[in-house]
Amino acid sequence: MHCKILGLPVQEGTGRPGCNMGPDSYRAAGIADAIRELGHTFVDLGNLSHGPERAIDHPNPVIKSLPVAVSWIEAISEAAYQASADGFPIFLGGDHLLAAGTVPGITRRSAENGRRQFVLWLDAHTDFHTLDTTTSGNLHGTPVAYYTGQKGFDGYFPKLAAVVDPKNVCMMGIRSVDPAERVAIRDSGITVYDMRQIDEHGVAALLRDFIARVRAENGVLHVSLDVDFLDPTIAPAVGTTVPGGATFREAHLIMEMLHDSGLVTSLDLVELNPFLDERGRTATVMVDLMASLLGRSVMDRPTISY
Ligand code: 6HN
Ligand code: MN
Ligand code: MN
Ligand code: MN
Repeated sequence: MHCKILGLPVQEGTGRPGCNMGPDSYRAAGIADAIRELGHTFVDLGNLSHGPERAIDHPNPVIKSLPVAVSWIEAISEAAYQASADGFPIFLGGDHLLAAGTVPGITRRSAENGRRQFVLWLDAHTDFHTLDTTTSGNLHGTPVAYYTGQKGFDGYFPKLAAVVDPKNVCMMGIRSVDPAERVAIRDSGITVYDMRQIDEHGVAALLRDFIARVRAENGVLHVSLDVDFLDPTIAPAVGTTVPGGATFREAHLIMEMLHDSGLVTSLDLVELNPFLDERGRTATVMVDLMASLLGRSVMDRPTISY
């Protein structure tokens, strides 16, 4: 595979600084060697910048940094569209607002190729606020509502070239949902596997079902991995830690099964805040998870297709 990393140093979607250092932290953690050791070719496309900001105002007074958020989304969606022309793009965040650019960009590409876009959203949070419902004003809480075409973004966020069908979105690891998100997601068609379902069934059974659906529809799969999907004891470097997250092995098993599926075509690594890390261990865990997705395995295995 030809892997391309693109740094997206977005931090304006959160309430605190630090995520802008994420891309370089992954580089320091050895992301390039981890990719090359698996036999893939590799290119580092550097870090993206956002374009000029336009004055833009929304009636919801709590919203933070809307002008820069919009200019980030414009720049990222174009860059993601370009990067998805060939190879396997790996988008290094940066906070989760970046998915309001990466997902629309790659979905535009998939639509041109006549392929259905699926998204696996690995997160403690659903990120399903609209501009009207957010109570924190942190726009990293909005990308899923935006890229699935929910109302409330028109005239503010860029017009979408292609929308992801909510039925093609699967969330895992969910354990913090705001009241308005809970109501909105109920009828959205999105599949939500919360931590209780992971406890009851295990990640393998849940993921197998989703992978089977992607395959049945000849889809392509984007994975968006938020650091806070993981339990804070193994991944402390994130501003929005929530106890009771995925374990080290649950997360690796997901990545290993995704690799075996052969369906994943792009990846976001988001929300790493290196300022909050402990001797780089969160960056290292994230790089190792990426390596499992790209084919690292403990032992050789008979070919099993999930
Ligand atoms: N993330 N629902 C909370 C909010 O502020 O809207 C948390 C959002 C977290 C964002 O996971 O990328
Ligand atoms: Mn700036
Ligand atoms: Mn998130
Ligand atoms: Mn989160």
